[in-house]
Amino acid sequence: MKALTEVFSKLIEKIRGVEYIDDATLQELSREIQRTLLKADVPLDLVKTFTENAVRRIREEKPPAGIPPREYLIYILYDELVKLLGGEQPAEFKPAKKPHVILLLGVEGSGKTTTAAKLAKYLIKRGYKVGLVETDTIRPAAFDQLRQLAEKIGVPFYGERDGREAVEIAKRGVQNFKNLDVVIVDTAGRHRNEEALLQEVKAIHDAVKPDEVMLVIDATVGKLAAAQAEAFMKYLPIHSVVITKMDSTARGGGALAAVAKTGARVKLIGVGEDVDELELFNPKKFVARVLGMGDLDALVEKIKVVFEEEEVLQEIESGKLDLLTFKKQIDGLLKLGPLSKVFQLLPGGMAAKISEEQIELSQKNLKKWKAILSSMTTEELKNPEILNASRIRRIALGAGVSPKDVKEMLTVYENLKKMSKTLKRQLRMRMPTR
Ligand SMILES: Nc1nc2c(ncn2[C@@H]2O[C@H](COP(=O)(O)OP(=O)(O)O)[C@@H](O)[C@H]2O)c(=O)[nH]1
Ligand SMILES: [Mg+2]
Repeated sequence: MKALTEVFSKLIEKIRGVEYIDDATLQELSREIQRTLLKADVPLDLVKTFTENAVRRIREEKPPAGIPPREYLIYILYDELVKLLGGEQPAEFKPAKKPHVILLLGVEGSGKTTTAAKLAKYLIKRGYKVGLVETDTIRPAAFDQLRQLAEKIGVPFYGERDGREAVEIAKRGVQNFKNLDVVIVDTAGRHRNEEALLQEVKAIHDAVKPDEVMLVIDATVGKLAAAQAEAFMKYLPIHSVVITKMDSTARGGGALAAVAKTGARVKLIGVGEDVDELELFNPKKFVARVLGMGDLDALVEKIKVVFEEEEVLQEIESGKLDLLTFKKQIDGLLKLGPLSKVFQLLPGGMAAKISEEQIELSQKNLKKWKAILSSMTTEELKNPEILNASRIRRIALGAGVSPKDVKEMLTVYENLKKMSKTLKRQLRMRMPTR
């Protein structure tokens, strides 16, 4: 990861050095973004769209209150990079049935055998019983390679030394481990030609009917990873992709982006030769690390909360302060921790009307209120006036609090609502237009 991080650190340094963002700086930065992505071997068409999108967002979007423009620029970069690498959702591993059979395939040297062992280790650490099957009959050393790795991490191994029939070995191996949670089947990578390789893998696939077909790609191929993935996808359904050797090249960035573009899902990345050096691929965490920012999560969280609160303020402004808005506000407060931006944004006079005591009490009560609001129906949230004694009793019961707690919360809400008329007028002058 070092190589990739180094490539991006120059860009971040440049952004951090910017005083303010005018057209000339923006052009210079957009060139630097392009250079950086090209160094990471991101395909040219993706580089172009990426830069266009980023520059347009930098031009059009105003940073939320309290966020300096260059920090916001880094946030945009982060956001767009996450999209480039396949979106927000981290990959998951949940075996659907027993045994969950994983078939590993890929060209020679891509790291299949190593990944088989790494994945087995990853899974036994999480409590699964795993078996490893070697079906590579072409490279004689493969049998010993996986057998030794299996021994090292302490998982059962099946293979046939000097065996000839890869398909038969695969069948016997899976049968042998049918009582385990996960069976990982390793395959050969070297053949007379690609066609022969693909045919054998397909035959194994049809024989063992794997639950997951995992394609292993070496990061050093960079953007060519897309062509590799597409070649395999023509023969077999590829459920997930592993990019290995992310530790040794900046081109891994391009490999990830290229694979994401094919629609295949990168699930794991190999970050070293050791059996422990395998990670579930999480685009957000990955990008944060590449941008060299441990604190990026905090920044992103802060920006999100500010956005959410602006939304709430706009709802207040439009006179729509119902309990739903109130609930959103509380969720935001809980995420942000003490003292919300909303209190800070309040005009001086208003802020003074909310006593310290009240704020403290509110904070203590936030969790309780969240529970109360969560046991209300949408109808009740939208029309608080329908809350009568029996509804309040039901809500209290659902939230595990007393009816008095519910009434207390409603009083705070009523007060806030009363203030919202004044707020409406005053906020209009304070709110940045976006
Ligand atoms: N640096 C690094 N080397 C790796 C990684 N994964 C595999 N390798 C190395 O790549 C080479 C080929 O791996 P192997 O598993 O035998 O590939 P196969 O032919 O696809 O089975 C070996 O020297 C591995 O140690 C990784 O994530 N990082
Ligand atoms: Mg191998």
